[in-house]
Amino acid sequence: MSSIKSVLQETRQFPPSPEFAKDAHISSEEQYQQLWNRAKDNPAGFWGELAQTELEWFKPFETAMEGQMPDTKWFLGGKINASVQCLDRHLKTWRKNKAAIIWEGEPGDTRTLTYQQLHREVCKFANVLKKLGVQTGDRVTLYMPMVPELAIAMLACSRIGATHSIIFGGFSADAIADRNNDAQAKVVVTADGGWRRGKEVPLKTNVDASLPKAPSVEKVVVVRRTGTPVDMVPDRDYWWHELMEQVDADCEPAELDSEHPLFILYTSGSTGKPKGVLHTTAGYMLGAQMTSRWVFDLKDQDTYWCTADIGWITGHSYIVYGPLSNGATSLMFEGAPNWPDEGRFWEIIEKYQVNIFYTAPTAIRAFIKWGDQWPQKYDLSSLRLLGTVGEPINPEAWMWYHRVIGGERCPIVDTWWQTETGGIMISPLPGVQSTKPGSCTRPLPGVVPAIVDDKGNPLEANQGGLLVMTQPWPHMLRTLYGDHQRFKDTYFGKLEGLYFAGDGARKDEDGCYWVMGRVDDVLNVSGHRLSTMEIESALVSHPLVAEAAVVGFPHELKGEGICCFVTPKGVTPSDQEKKELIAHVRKQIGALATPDQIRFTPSLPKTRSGKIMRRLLRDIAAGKESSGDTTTLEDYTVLAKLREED
Ligand code: 6R9
Repeated sequence: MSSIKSVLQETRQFPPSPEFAKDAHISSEEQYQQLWNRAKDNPAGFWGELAQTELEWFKPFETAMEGQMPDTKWFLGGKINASVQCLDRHLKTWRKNKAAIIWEGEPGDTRTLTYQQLHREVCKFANVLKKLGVQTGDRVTLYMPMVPELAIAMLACSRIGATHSIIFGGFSADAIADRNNDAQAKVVVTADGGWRRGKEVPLKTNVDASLPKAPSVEKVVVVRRTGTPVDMVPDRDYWWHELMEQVDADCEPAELDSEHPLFILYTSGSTGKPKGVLHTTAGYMLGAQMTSRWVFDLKDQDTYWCTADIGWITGHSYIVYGPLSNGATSLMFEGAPNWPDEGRFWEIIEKYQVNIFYTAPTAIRAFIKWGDQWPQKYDLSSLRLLGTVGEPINPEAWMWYHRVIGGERCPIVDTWWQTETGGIMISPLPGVQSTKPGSCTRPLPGVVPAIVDDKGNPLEANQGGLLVMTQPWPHMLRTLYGDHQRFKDTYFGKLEGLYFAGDGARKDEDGCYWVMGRVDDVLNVSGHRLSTMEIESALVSHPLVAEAAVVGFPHELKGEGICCFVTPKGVTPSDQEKKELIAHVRKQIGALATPDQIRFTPSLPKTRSGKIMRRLLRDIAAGKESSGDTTTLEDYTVLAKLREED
């Protein structure tokens, strides 16, 4: 394991401007060091103090932290409610009539909900849920488009202590049934449909198809979004707007234990069965709130936009719970970046004067492919901070983001974290840290990572190894729903006493982390371990290349060969240009990284959350028919096309 090689050569550094640092929540290296050291030496003291001052309690907790990983409990004895943390607290302040959510639908319709208005809707829907028989501890599935009702439903669940399980709108009926069965969900909230690039996603129809296979579901609530007629089964299906007329707007929040389950979010594991990551109330809320403030430097005057879908953890923590607990204005957008044209995101930034923008590297690579003319048409001067999440960002994509979107003025926070970690773990603090293209830099206060070999021994600076956490943190997952043994095996079974994230990384001499990707994406070529991401970075730094995905395939001599799937910027390159690309990679990294195959493709197969489906590409590279689960494929035609070219 100690031979995981990191060959990315990147030395550029961008310090924060003095003006940015001056006003930032954490604004100096000394302050960061002090917080970080305090949290490392005394996690219970550090987090306990924050929980006391930053969370609103019905009843104060007795102990801040109890037990070691994997079974650490936080803030035991306390009584709390997440919806109070996001809403009621602000109603006592001038923020009562501040915009909590500014929403834009794909067709261009808009809605703004102030904290007061959002509170009212949440209380009403909480009463609706109660009326449908939902009790504290029940599970409620939300399978919805990106409309305000989704945030309302989440907060309504949390108000009465029901555990929400959000299923991303791109999942199929079978996937819904699996998740409903696993969670034994009692109610499903959905919509007639949602808009996606001008087409309608038939959400209700998918729910209907899932129900015969998911007998735990008793009631279905349907938001009218697209207006398309749907089947409504009497005594099972109800319209949201009709139910909302029958309830009042007062709903006392449930006084819940700190460790009360707030939500389940399913994520794919290495085996077929999805994992129901469970987060609990107080610890998760503290993490979402503090990390939002530290990393995005949220200020009251900011308009903040995270482009994720709420169906993923990024949307849970950084569209809803984190920004709202801080009293921020969170923009929510239903549509795609290239509908009706490739300027949509930039138009929204100009229209709402967005100050903080958080998106994914895969989106940035698409922007690069579409061309600078799109962002250049709009005024992006309101932006003051940019963020990325979801995968390692190639230094060249980082530089483009910095230059074309950030106007060389905005710090970029490259945030490393996972569904399981609940909130951001490793990221620049924008007022403190010199950023480095491709590095998520240093751990936040309260996060103590390490790079270890496969026996758990710490490695030296710049040696690639496994990324682990050595100390518990309040917002970590508590279990995999219904399978505590699998939780222990997956995250703590490999290395005694350490949380194993599944990623490979190295730490440089400044203490900055460079995540190389999932360890299963690390190639072993003639005994050399290489990160696929580094080869991808080399490819993407060539002017012909828009996007690249690199996978290994069985190779007679080398053990593993390198296969590169490349999306060119223009027309398919010639054989000569193909050779040039191979030479370019050799030049950038070295002969050990010479690609064995380059395959051009108009686009890459991705999950609906935008992650490249490397497992599928590995099967294609190996000439195998894929046997795995493809329910999350964004575009089946891409896969079909790649297979044809085999
Ligand atoms: C938040 C989220 C988690 C996996 C994680 C890692 C990759 C996320 C990253 C990153 C490099 C970053 N990842 N952020 N890799 N740099 N800034 O994406 O959660 O969907 O659970 O994915 O994503 O491989 O292990 P999730």
